Amino acid sequence: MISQWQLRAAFARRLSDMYGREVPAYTTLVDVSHEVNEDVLRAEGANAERLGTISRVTAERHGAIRVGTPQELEQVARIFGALGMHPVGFYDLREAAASAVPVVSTAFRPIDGEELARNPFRVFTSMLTPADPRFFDADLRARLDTFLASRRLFPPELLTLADRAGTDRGLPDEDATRFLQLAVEAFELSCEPIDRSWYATLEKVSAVAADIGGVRSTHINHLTPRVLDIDELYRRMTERGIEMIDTIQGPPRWSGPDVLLRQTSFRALAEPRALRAPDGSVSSGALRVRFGEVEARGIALTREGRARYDTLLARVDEQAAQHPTADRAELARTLWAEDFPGSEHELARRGLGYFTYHAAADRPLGAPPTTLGELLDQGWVRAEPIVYEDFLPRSAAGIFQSNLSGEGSKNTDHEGAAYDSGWLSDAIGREVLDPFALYERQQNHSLDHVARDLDLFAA
Ligand code: OOG
Ligand code: NI
Repeated sequence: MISQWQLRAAFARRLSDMYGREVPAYTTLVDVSHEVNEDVLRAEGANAERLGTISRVTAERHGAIRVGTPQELEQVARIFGALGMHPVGFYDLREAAASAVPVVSTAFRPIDGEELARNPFRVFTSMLTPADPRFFDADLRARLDTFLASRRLFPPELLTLADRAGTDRGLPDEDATRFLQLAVEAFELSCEPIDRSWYATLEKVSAVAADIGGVRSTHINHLTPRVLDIDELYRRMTERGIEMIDTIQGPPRWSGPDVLLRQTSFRALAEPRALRAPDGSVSSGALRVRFGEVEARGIALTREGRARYDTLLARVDEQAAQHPTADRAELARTLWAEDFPGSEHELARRGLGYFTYHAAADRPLGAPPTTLGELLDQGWVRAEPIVYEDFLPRSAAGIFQSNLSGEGSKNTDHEGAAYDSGWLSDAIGREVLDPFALYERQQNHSLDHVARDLDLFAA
């Protein structure tokens, strides 16, 4: 029997091999990430592994896929469910101010600590929103719905095997091999000709709409390795002549703790695709859709910590707009230094970051104090950071957009169609989990242990 985590690790590996064959620049990105990680490990020793062992970080990837309908998303949920990956978080990319994309998204990922340590593979999964009148008028929506209803992304055999793996928590050897083969194939780039004028019609709304609704299959859009020093990686990729997007999304590089997620990518590459003209003739064209992304992960923030992050992001935007010639990264560093805890200790003490807490081995004598702040300050407990396992809507919108040519259009005269986490849960028949609740549960669990170890509730 091959267990779910083994299936997940094998799927991630095979997907990575496949994507490396399809997009060779991805392999360069993975190689450079490994080089940077080895250098950081050499320079920093054990400290480099504070947010994950080097073996976890080396194998760590996230993928991104895009589908068209709730039914397709429900099938995706079954396939990832087979791999022990659950929908976490709801991202509404339609609302991003400068760079709206007509999709709503969730991320499928393992949720408990042990599973994440075994293999943290996650997939950012987006679903097109044809019902949103800000992007699609009634006619286009009807044509899209018809087109999407007539395609089949996943063969029934794949879904049957997926359901079995989900129920039995794994698959026998032979079935596992077949399942992995079918699952990887489902995300390969198809060579079926693309109806050129239909694709172009959707492209006027959004290049993402065309990538999803203009073709009869789905494909992996990018696969993202994790790196321990993303600024260094950016430099080395640029040195190799690979054109990166302008910025690193997320928090700035600064002297304080690494939090949340920093991401950057190289621009989408032209890939040969078969195109069908209105007269039925097929020719070879090129589309720029798929790209390479890389990310550095930091400490998960509590709701309050996240609110502070969002406020800082808005303040950096404001300042950058007021001082168009100023260096945005420099502005961000200044604002962060004024308003964000400069150390892990402060982050923990002020309840802005998630940590697991542990009774210190060499603790003071006498009776322990009763607040977490005092326990930390006086050396009764130590705090180990919990790594952020999720995504950021603003960064995601940036990643989507920076890799697309063409403007797209959004008509703000209309009210948007309502989609939320509850809607998504109903559509896929599985609860979309709240990431904050998952981190909090892990933190509380460790606090229960601390209370017991220090006998905090003794009269
Ligand atoms: C997804 C873009 C978002 C991320 O890492 O934030 C994303 C896509 O391009 O389909 O992958
Ligand atoms: Ni991504």
